[in-house]
This record gives sequence, structure tokens and C-alpha cells, in this order.
Amino acid sequence: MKRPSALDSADSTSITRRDFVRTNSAFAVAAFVGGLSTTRAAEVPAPPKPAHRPLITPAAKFSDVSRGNPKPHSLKGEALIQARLTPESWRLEITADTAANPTIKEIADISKPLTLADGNALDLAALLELGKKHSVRFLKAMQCLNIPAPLGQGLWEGVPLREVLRLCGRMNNVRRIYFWGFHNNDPKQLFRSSLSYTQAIETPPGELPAFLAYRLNGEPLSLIRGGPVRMVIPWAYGFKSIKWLQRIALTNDYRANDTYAEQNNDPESFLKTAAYIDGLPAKIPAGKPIAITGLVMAGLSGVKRVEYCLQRDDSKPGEPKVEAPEQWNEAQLEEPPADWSSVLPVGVASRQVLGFDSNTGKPATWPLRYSMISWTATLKGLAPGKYALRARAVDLNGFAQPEPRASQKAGRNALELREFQVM
Ligand SMILES: Nc1nc2c(c(=O)[nH]1)N[C@H]1C(S)=C(S)[C@@H](COP(=O)(O)O)O[C@H]1N2
Ligand SMILES: [Mo]
Repeated sequence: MKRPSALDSADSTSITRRDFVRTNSAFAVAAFVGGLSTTRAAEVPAPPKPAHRPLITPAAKFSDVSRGNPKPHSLKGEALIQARLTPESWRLEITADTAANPTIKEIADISKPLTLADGNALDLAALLELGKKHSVRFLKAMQCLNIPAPLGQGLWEGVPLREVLRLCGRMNNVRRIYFWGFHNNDPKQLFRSSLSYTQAIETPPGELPAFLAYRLNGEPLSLIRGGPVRMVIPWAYGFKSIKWLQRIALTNDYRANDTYAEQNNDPESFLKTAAYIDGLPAKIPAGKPIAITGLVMAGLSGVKRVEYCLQRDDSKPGEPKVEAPEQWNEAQLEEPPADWSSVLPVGVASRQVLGFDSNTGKPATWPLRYSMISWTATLKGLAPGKYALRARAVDLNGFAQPEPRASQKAGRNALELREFQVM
């Protein structure tokens, strides 16, 4: 399959645009057909009840964005042990600068580096032990900065990065935290990311901390999702959430070293509030209500509402399109579930999840920060013809997508378009 140019370059991501379109269409068609199937032909059709996507994506159903040749998650047996990617063999090394250079005038140093050579690299048992006291859980969507659909959403569980860094004792001259994962021992395959010291250590109230995840949806983090341990940076696009984490390097270099920055992406971008439209059948029978569905990502500036715009477009290919006035209508947002125990993994109470009120177990904001929910709308009485459908999110500041960010490389913010024909 040909990889479209808009996707991550310089890597062999295992996802293609066609995969996404197919996934999305399958869902939308299911919702559409499911909604209509309850009406008998002779009856006036009741408006279809659009189905919401489940709030939690099964770990294996996430779309995958993994580099490497061979891909680390394809390793088996002894190769997997050698790569230190089994729960028993996994180790995390934490080191500091070794030499000064023109940028690093005074090197970062820590009183207790954790290294394989010294035999004190962190193992999974020690990380889980740390988790007994400091573990955090939250619901968060994973999204690639270069793929026009979120990859999935899960309940992530792990230990804040600051608690892991505390194991290294006293720190001096640390301005940035660099981290990377297993890369087949080939420096060319290195995929790395970074945070500022403050971002790693301090969390604003109501925000989610940078953390090392070892569970997803109540299960140990699978190899394909970056297990045994991956970094998860809640506010950022996927490229900061380094899979197969094995190395943290503390530095007095003030610069971001993110691999993604080399591909023209803003390495400090936050998830952008944005709406996505599920696929629609290309042809839709006239006289029946049409259920449209999609997702909205609650990014840095939150979600006030989702709007859609439907325009007739009967221009022939090559002809200029008729510019109709844009009229935006409000879509319906998915409500918070009344019963979270049916959504969360067995044994997890919503009170224990960050972003929820620890007394009432209700979400403190809706949608939860850096999570996504479904939106729906019903189109009725459409005359035969060609249509163009757009959707946009309006954030809590009242900015309608794509505002206020102009640059696509600072966040997914283009308005999605779906074209279909009523006949
Ligand atoms: N080690 C490593 N971590 C990685 C990547 C990678 O190629 N290698 N891809 C990143 C990118 S660009 C994205 S979008 C997310 C995707 O996470 P997922 O595959 O679990 O959906 O992982 C990130 N972490
Ligand atoms: Mo990505």
C-alpha cells in the first residue's frame, strides 16, 4: 500500500490513510444501518439513533504508529529478551550529561544514576512497587500529529515521571529531560522526545502529569502499545509518548531534541481541540433521516460545542463550486455515562481516576481533558443531490476550529469534509 505524503515521513509507520478511512467508514455505516434496521418499510422512519463509539478503545484496536526495522513489537523469544522488552528483562537507565560543549557549559549531574553497568537500572518490579504509593490513572486519547483521526482512547495507568526522577537523588543543572525507547541498537532508528524540567516535575491543578505507563485498560501494557513501559505525555501529540521506554537522559541543554521536530512539527504543541467526522456511505437513499457521527478531541482549550455545516454542491467535476453561505448547526455531544463502572475496567472506580471528583466520582470537566467523546446529528428531509458536510469544534474561549492555530504542524486543526450523494 502506498503511504500518503502527509503522514509521518522518514519512518515506516504501519498505518495508512486508507486504513483509517476504512475503519471510520465501517463504524459509521454500522451506526447508520443499525439505526434504520428497527423501522419497517411501511412506517414513517423514526430518526435513527446514532451509536456512540465506546469511550474506551480495546488496546489491540488502537491504530499503530511504530517505527523500526524490524518493528520492536515483532521481536520474539530470545530476541525479545535481548532487547529487554519482556517484563523480566525490561530495564530503564537514567543518566546525566557526561561532557560540556558550547551549549552545555555546566553539565547536568545527579547523585545516583541508574545504569546497567552499575547493576542498578530500574526494573519493572521496582517501578510497580513505586506505583503502589504513587500510581495515577486517567482516560486519555492518543493522537498522531500527522494522521487525521485519533488513534484510540484508553485508561492509562503508571507512575508520574517526577517520582521516577526522584530515585536519582540530588540533581544539578538539569534543564531538559530527553528520553527514548528500544531501537534495534541502530542509532539511525532512534525515535526520541523531550520535556523541560518543569514540565516533568510540576503539574498545574487539574492537569495530568507526564508519566511512565505500564497498564492500559486494566491490563499490562501490551508490546504493540509500547510495553512493558512507555512514556505518556497527556497534553501532547503521540510523538512524545515514547514506546518501549528504556532510557532517560538528564541534560543542561535547553533545546528540544525531538525526532518529530526534524520533520517540521512543533515539538511543544499541545493537543488541539478539533472535531472529526466518521466516514459516510457515498450514496444515501432519499427520504430517510441520516445519522452523522464523529469524535471531538478536548485539547488545550477545551470543548464548548461541535457544529456542522451542510452545503448542496451540484457542481460537475472541474466546474467552480457554488459558494453557498455557511450555516453552522449545533451537534449533540455525548453525555457523561451515568454508570462509570460499566465503562471502566473491572476494579477501577471513577473516584480513583484523575480528572474525576474524588468524592462524587463524577468527571470534573466534560469532556475530560485530553480525551475524546462522540458527537451526533440527524439530517432530515434532504432532497436528492450532492452534499458537502463539514464539522468544527468551538473551544471554551469561543474560537471555532481551525482557530486560533494557523499551522497544521502545530496540531491537527483542518476542517474535515465528507461528500455524499442523496439519491
Ligand atoms: N519508540 C517509539 N515510540 C513511539 C513511536 C515510534 O515510532 N517509536 N511513534 C510515536 C508516534 S509518532 C505516535 S503517534 C504514537 C502512537 O502510539 P500507538 O502506536 O500506541 O497508537 O507513538 C509514539 N511513540
Ligand atoms: Mo505520530
